[in-house]
Amino acid sequence: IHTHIPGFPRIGAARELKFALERHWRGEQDEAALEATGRELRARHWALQRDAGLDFVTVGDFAFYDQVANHIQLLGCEPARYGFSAEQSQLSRYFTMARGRSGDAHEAGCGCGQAHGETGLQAAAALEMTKWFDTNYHYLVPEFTPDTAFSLACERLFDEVAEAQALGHAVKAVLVGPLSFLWLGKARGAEGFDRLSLLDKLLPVYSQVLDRLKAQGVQWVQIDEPILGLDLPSAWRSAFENTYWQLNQVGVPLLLATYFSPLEENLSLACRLPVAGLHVDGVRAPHELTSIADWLPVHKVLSVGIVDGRNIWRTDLDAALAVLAPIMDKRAGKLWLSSSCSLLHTPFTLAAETTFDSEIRSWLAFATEKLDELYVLKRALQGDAGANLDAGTTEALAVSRAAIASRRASPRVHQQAVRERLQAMPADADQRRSGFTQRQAEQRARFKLPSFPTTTIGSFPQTQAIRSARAGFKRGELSAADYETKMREEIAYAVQQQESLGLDVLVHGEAERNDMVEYFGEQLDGFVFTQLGWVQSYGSRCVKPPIIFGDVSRPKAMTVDWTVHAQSLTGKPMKGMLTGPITILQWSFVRDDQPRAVTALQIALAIRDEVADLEQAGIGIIQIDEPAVREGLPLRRSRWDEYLNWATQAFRVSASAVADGTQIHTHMCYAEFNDILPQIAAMDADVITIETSRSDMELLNGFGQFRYPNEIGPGVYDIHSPRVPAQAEMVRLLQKASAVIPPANLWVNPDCGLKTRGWPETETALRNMVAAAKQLRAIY
Ligand code: THG
Ligand code: ZN
Repeated sequence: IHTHIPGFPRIGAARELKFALERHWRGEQDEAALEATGRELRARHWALQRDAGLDFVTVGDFAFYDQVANHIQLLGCEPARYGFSAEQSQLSRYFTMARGRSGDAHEAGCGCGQAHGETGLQAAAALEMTKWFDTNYHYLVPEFTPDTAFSLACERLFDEVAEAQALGHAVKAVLVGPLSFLWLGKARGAEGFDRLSLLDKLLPVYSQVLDRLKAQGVQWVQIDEPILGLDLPSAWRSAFENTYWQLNQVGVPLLLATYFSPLEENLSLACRLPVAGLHVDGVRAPHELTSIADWLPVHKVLSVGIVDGRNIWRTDLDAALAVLAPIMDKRAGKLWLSSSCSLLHTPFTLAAETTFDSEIRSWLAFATEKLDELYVLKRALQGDAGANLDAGTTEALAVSRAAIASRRASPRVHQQAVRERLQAMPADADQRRSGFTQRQAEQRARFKLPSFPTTTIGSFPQTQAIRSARAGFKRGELSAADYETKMREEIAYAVQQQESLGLDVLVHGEAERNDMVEYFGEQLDGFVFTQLGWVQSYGSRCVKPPIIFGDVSRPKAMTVDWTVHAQSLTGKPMKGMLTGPITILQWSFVRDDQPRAVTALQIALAIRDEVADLEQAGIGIIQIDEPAVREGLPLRRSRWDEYLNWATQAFRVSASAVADGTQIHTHMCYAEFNDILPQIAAMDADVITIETSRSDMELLNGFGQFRYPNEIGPGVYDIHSPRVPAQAEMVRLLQKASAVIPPANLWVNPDCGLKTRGWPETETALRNMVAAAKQLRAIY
């Protein structure tokens, strides 16, 4: 039995990589210093892997920005539009692709996590970013044209292999496979161009890469083809056989790795590909393990990803051994143990956490602890089903068993009241009292808003003053009372700005909030927070996902005081701002001891209470943000309906406790909506604001064709760029929108929250936006 992992977090235990990158980008540290940090981190992470008893260290999972972007340079396909010259260093070209070149490019860090960088207008806009399968990690999207050529163009991977070997490690190198690489990229320029047609040009370069790795004497090459877990067009499926036949000619042992999703109709294909081994995700697809163990030819290695790489729970080792023992019998000598996928998606180590009590801590395993679990599993399997276990393994199994039992039985996990409430939830708890038409009439009579009403998405600039007040408060340097006074002043400032700009529906600006999920999680029961549980989101940016460990409930109102304060400062309607249940679920580590749908409904009931309290306090318009609905979609289409049913139900449960005259808004960031429009309509929000300006309102066509019944605020300017849009530009976009959506149903707002912008540009942009709305009112 061998143990290995598909990949390890690279950001560093103390986010060393993040800080080194940002110093480099600010010009405070040169390339050599950055490279030194990279080397140090790799050495440290390999040592951890070896010390945990893994049989190989994984090389090639490190990246200064993103592992897919590394392949763009390895395979020599930097997009021609950058016009790179040979004298530019490889690393500077890499960061240009990642971050764009001019000051005008989109910025990272707006919080919506979407395709920053793509203006489509600038020669040096950054590569688009998009989510890596169904994770919260974003990769840089390779761009392909019919002219894209490939060549072995970067030594970085081979240097890293040599580095690991010099440190005395046995090496398994890792590559993104050629079919996944092409699939994950996008065709640019030529209409109807099929990127699969590039495969024949690409394969010889992969063969060269493998040749080099073989010459270096790596033990194995793990080649990731996670697209085998997707619904693939038949041309893509049938390309696998020939591709791997060619790559296998090189003669270096290939471990084909799949993860995140069951193989289903690709199962027999994956088993028969001419490679030396297959890695499968035993956490997401445990039901396929038996057939894989049967189908996979006996001379091949089967790597079972039995430790969850997507979550932070300690593995139930007894359950894992029960799964593994029969497979072990079938695959004598050819069974490997692994995490289900790269540990990139988990925080670095529990050792850094000092605030958990020992009970909750005992339930968890972060990346480093997962390495140890693999070792225990290996020893336990080798120890003849208990007959010859060494004392350490026996002890480790006992500790694990006790932790699993403690979590299962803990009164902190199970709240009878929450269970009962969910069980007693009336069947119509997810229905508003009346249909949209009736509600719309009442809301119009109540708010008397002009046509083309103006609003914003919720946040206003998080200035340095706001950030340092929050930091001071967290460090205990600013008293709670002083902090509250400061935040109330910031709210008053935002309200006054909106008043003088002439916006119709105001927001309080969210000065008091950090991350939109963290803020609510901190106030809900059933959540715990790490201190250093950072997970890379993109580039140097990380998130610290809350851990949902128990039944969720809301001990007290979370936003009412701030919102009521803001409302007291204006005669205009003040919109309450909440994060929706799906987004809270999606951006947290979720319990694995009950269906996600149940957790979603528990969160929905907590948000429902907040909505009711806001209404009770006189707030007539309430926005429940759901930017993560689209990314929560299962990777397999056959499972979409089930997800969308409970997800939209959870949203409606959170939104439906109110009177017809209370107006519910929702907001979603840039995404492909067209294939889920019926379900978005089924959320039944009175108003939805969406990101549309970057697609020049094209995104709205789907809503128009579908005859989306409720009101819509298509974003009229892109908040990811500091560029201030002119009034005429926004008028044009609104006219375009009016041709598709009944003008009486249109709202006027920016694309997304304004927290990453500065006040001066925000003021000018909003002034132009309000003027544009007035111009539209005169036309329609
Ligand atoms: N919150 C959470 N998850 C998310 C987003 C979010 N996932 C998708 C998307 N938005 C990701 N976008 C970002 C944008 C900015 C940052 C992280 C993810 C960011 N992080 C700070 C950093 O790394 O320096 C840390 C912030 C902090 O100190 O809390 O800027 O909005 N949950
Ligand atoms: Zn947004």
